[in-house]
Amino acid sequence: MVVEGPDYLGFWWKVSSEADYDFLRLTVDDEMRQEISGIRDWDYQVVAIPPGRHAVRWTYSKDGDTQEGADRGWVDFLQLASRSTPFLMGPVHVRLNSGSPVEYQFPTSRPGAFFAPVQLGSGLSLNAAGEVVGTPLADGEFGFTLNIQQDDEQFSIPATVEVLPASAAGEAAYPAAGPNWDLAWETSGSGTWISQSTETSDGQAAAATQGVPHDGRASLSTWVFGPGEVAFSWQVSSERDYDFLYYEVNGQERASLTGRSGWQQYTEELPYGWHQLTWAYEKDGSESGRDDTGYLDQISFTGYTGWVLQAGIGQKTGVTLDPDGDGQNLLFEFATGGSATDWDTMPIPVLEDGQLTLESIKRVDTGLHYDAEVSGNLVDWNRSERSILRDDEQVFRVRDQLGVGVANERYLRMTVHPQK
Ligand SMILES: [Ca+2]
Ligand SMILES: [Ca+2]
Ligand SMILES: [Ca+2]
Ligand SMILES: [Ca+2]
Repeated sequence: MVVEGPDYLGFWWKVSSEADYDFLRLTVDDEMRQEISGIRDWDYQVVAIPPGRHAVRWTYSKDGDTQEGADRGWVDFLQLASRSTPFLMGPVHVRLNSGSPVEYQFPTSRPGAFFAPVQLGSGLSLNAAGEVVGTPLADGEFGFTLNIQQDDEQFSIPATVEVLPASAAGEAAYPAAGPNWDLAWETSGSGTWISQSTETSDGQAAAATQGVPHDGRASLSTWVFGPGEVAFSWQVSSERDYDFLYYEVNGQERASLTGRSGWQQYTEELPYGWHQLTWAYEKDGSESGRDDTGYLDQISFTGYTGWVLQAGIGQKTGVTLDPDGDGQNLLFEFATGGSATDWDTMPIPVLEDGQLTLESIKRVDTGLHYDAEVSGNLVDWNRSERSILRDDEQVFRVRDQLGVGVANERYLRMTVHPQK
C-alpha cells in the first residue's frame, strides 16, 4: 500500500514458518523495518511513516528448501493514526520490573482516550487514563482485555502485563560511570547470566554467562523504545566456529562473536517503536573451549531512547504522552530541548512583516524530521503555504506565506516526527 506521511501505521501480524529461514517482513520503500520468523502468535506493531509518499509492503519470503508450520504469514487490523481514533501508539505486551512502583502508561495518538479500568492482580491495576499503577508483589504474566474509548469509537484488544524480576546481571552491563538505565531484564534458556567483576570492559562489573550446557542457550533480554541508538561492549571466549555469542533485535540475529574475540564495540540505530534486545550464548552438541563464556558491558543509549530512559518518568516512554501536563508531548520536548517533568513554554509564533513566523531551537542529532503546517480555519492544514527559512543543527524556523493583511485568520503549528 502507499501511505502519505507523516503518519503512524498500526497492524497485527503473525507467522508460522521455518524459523530463521522463512520470514514475514515489513518494508518501507524497500527498507526492512520489522521481520518475524518461526511460530509467532498475533502481535501488534506500530511503525513510523516519514513525510511524503511511501510504499509499505508485507512480504512472505522463503529460502531454497524446507518448510515448517503452516508456511504462511497473516496481517490484520491495519490502522493509520491520522484516520483512526482511538489509536494505540505502543505495544500490547508490556514488561515491568518487580519490587518498585510501576509508572507505565499505554500511549495513544491523541489525548482524551478513556480506558475501562481493570484489576490486573498482584497489586496492579489499569486506570481510566491507561496507566498501570501499583507495586507488583510477585513476578508473573497478567492477561486482560484493553477496552479503549474515544470520540464515540471504541475497540477491545487482548493485552499482557509481564512482571520480571530485577536482574543483577542486566545491571552489571551498565557503564561504571553511569547512568543506571533502570531497564526490565529477562533471562531465559539453560545456564544463566550473572554479574561478575573478573572480566569487564569498564573495570567494575559486567554481565556474563555461566554453566551453559552443550546444545544450550542462555539469553539476556530487555526492551527499549526508539528512535535512538544502542551501543555496547561485548566479548566471547569459546570453542571457535561452534559456540557463539549472538546479538539479536526482535528475535533476529544482528551480529555474532566466536573464539577469542576480545572486547568489541557495537552500535546500532533503532527505528520508532519497541525493540527487544537480546544477547545469547549458544553452544553446539559437543566440546567447550577457552572460558566458555559470553560477556556484555557498557550498554548505553542515545537519541530519544536514551533521553526518555533518563527523563525521570519511569516506564512512560511513549512519544505522545504528556506526564507533566504542559501540553507538549515527550517527543516534542525531546526535539525542542524541553523537559519531561518541568513546565516548558510553548514556542510562540510572532508577526514578522505581517506574516506568522515560528522559531524553535533543536536538540542535536535527534534523528527527527521537523516541519510546520498552516491553516486559515484550524480544520484544513497544509504545508504548501509555508516556507521553511532555516532547518540546521541548531534552529528550525518557518514562516506562513500568507500575510494577515490578506487573510482573516491564520494559524501555524510545528510538528516533529521520527524519520523511521
Ligand atoms: Ca525454508
Ligand atoms: Ca561446543
Ligand atoms: Ca509535557
Ligand atoms: Ca515539559
